[in-house]
This record gives sequence, structure tokens and C-alpha cells, in this order.
Amino acid sequence: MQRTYITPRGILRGVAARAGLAHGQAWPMPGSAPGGQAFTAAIVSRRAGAVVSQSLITRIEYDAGKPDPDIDRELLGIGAPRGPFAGHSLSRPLIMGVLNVTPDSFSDGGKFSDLGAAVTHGRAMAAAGATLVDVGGESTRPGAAPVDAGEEVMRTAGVVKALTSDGVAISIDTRHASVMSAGVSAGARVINDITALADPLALEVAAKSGVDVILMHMQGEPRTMQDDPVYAWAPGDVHDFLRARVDACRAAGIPLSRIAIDIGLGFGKTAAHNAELLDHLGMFHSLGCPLVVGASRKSFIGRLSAGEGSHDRLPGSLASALVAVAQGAQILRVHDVAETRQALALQAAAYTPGA
Ligand code: 9MG
Repeated sequence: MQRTYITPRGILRGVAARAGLAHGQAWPMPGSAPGGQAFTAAIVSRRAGAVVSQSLITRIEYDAGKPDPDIDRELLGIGAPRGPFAGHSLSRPLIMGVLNVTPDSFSDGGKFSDLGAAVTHGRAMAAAGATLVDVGGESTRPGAAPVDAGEEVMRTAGVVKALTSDGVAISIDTRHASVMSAGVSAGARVINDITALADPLALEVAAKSGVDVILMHMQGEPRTMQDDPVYAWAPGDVHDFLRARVDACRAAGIPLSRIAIDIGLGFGKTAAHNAELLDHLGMFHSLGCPLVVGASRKSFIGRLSAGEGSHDRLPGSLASALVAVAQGAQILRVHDVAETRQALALQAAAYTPGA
């Protein structure tokens, strides 16, 4: 079977974007970059998993030729309206702060496993510019063992309740349907699931809850996912997976307007897979959903650099965030909220409309 994907390339901003759109030379790019962007497309086709062709096409060339239903479907998704998500406009990038309420998180060493410390840190991230705080009670770092769902509820419910009553918007980071239910009852506005709602009860719980969902791609499971990840072509394989999960959500009664997707950097991927996925991030707009990206402090940053430990990966985390927003990502999941906000402010200033 042949599949066709569109990766936005030749991304235009400001006056160039407006001229490209006005003259039918480019397509409008979804995303949160200020001033709007437009793109010409790289068309990638693959058969039986293997990439068989890649070509660049401008809008004028495409519109003058024979319509291709596969390309039209991708373009329709790219053009679908986005947002709001978790009640917030997506016209600028949103920051989602990471709050691990676990004794063994890889990046914060379990600093926030007590309720008071967790709530204080959640408030501080909101004050520093996080629109959402992502509360998780199970470590998902490579090699981590699963946690009992009851224990996860004990760790997270009080934190979700306390931050919600302060007016902080919360996503509950869990792969267990019972934890999703408890999180939503405690006030969470978003379910963030690294398994894209694979728990047999998760689709029903998410549909009934009425909250927004984040579907993430993971190959394997945390304990063994980094042993030997293999893809035919990582961007295409992850795209096919996420399309199938978006379709499953819609069939279960979750409308597209409530779904965001995430390529799952670091989850069953080599450093090269992560880099290739970031390079092709714009391809995922064709699924018609906002894009969430979580690169913050992940080990692939050290692998692509000089082997830095998790606390020395801020520069690579910020670089990844800027690469993601330049390709239209709408939500960034990060540990370092104030630093990310500063980096985004600089990017936004350089992308000023009219420039
Ligand atoms: C829970 N969690 C850890 N890393 C993540 C990522 O990259 N994305 C999302 N959505 N959740 C994550």
C-alpha cells in the first residue's frame, strides 16, 4: 500500500507569508508562530514502509495539476481550524510545566514527591508563565517500573485539587483510566496519556469526561522502550499510529477539537529518530490537531551533544522548543518555564508581523 505525507518546507513568515498566500504560491501553516506562516510542501511517498519518493511542490504547481486525493486529505487536515485547547487560544505557543509527583523522576530527582513542595512548585511554574501544569504520579523515564494506579491517585489527586482551586489549569499525566477519572474529578482539564488512551477503559472515560486529551506516541513500554527501537521510517510510522489513535478517539465520541497529538520524543526512539521526528514535525499538522512537544531535559539532547546530564540540558531543551515552534507546534511541555518563556519571547520578537 502506498501512503503520502506532506512536510511543510520553505516556511515563510511576515510579508513573505502574506505575499505567498495572496498570490496562491503557498499554503497557510497552522501553528502558534506570531504573524502567521505559510509553506510550500515536500511530498513524501512510501510503499510497504519504505520511502520511495520525495519531491517539492509549490501551491501554484499543485493547483495547476491533477488533484491527488491523498494530498487533498493531508491539506484538508492542515487547514482545519485549531483551538482553543484547555480553554486557551493557540495563537501563541503555550507552555505546559512538568510536575512529577514521584520519588524517582529522572529530571528532578523526586524533589516534588511531597504535597506541599509539589503545590508550591506548580504555583511557581504558573506564575512563571505556564498555562498548564502537567501533574504525573508515575515516572515514565526509560527503565522505570510501572506504578499501581491506586498509588498514582494518592500521589496526584491532592496536588490537582490544590492547584485547581488556585485557578491553575491542570493536565493529568497518566496511562490508567482510573487515574484519569480521579484527576478529572479533582479538577484536571486535560488528560495527557503517553499510551494515547490504550487502557481498555480510557477512551470511554475520556469521552465521558468532556476534557481535552493529548495522545502521545510511544514504541514499547518505559521499562524496555530504549533497548532497540526500530522503525521503517520514524516520521511515517509515528504519523500512521497517531492517525489511527485520532480515528479511534473520534469513533469513541471525542471530537477532533478536543484532541492534541504528540510525537513522543524519547519514548522508544534513538537520538537519530528524535532528530528526524523534530525535522518532520510539521508533517503532523495534517492530522488536524494542535501539536504538543516534550523535549525538555531528555537524554537524546545529551546524545546529540556532549553527553550532558539531565540538569545540563537546558540549552538543548530551548533549542528544541524553538525548532518545534518554528514548525508550528502549539504546546511545549517543559521543566524550565521562565527560561522557555524568555526564549519564546525572543523568537516572537524576530517573527514580528510586518517584518
Ligand atoms: C509524561 N510525559 C513525559 N514526556 C512527555 C512528552 O514528551 N509528551 C507528553 N505529552 N507527555 C510526556
